[in-house]
Amino acid sequence: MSTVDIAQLNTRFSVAGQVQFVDGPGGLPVVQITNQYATATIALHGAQVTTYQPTGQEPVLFVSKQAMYQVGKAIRGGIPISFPWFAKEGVEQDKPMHGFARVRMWHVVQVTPGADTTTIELELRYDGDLPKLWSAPFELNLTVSVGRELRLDLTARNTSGQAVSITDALHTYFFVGDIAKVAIHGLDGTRYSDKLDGQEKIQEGPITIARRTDRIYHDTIATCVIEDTALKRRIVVAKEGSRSTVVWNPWVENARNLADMADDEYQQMVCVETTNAGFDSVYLPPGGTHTLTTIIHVEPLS
Ligand code: TA6
Repeated sequence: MSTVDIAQLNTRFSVAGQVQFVDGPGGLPVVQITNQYATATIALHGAQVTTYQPTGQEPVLFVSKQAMYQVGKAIRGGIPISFPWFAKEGVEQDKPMHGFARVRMWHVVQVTPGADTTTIELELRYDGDLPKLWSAPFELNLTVSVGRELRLDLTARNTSGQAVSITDALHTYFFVGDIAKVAIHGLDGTRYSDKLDGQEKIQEGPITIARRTDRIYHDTIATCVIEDTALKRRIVVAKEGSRSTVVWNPWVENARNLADMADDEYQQMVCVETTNAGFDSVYLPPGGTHTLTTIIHVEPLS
């Protein structure tokens, strides 16, 4: 059972037929959003969108059947938030992977129902042990808009007296019918760091996945399109405030080392992550703000 009072959340923020708070897996509080165009679920733990399903469509996001829902652990799937660092960039190796935002409880700021779009704003408070992990105070807000498209806006404000550099990600896990029948368009000709061999390379044509893949595409603002011939659909991933795109699939060799992912689940997922990673860090002067945005929608593969 979480320490969050579900009844109080519903009293303050629920909207009949559109927004309700429940105890989710592992007793973690989640908000369930339903409107005429889609449903979505967001865990307050990590402000992590775990499901997004347009009406009449297959789920758009992947969540592992073995995902763990516990305080301090990231949920394997959906859209984890990497903040204020991506992977372990620029921090000591004993710091948590992908920062701390995805393993902290967020608070609800406001809910805005609507006929076409339902929006919820969440905040991560700079308290508890965070100052020990990151000495520069900040404000961090996530706005999630659910409708014909799914839009996430992650806004960081540097409220410290000194400039800081951050790297960040909306680390989206997409559900696909068969990874062998997927092509990712939009990054042709783009330079990338291949994390498997440490080499810098140039993407030639669409990305296809036939083995473990872990790449940071640099200096790109491109919209990516995941073409899934098994599910006969395209997932369009647009972005703002992002200079890098990460493409990751653990393949079986890495999946078997992940306790929160079944060995064969690599076949039904691919991460196309809206990020600022590697060379593309974000400089925040005192009082400065930055917003990282991903906008996702699905089209039929005509
Ligand atoms: O975004 C790709 C990546 O950095 C991979 O190297 C892999 O570590 C993945 O993130 C998942 O990281 P996690 O800490 O969630 O297991």
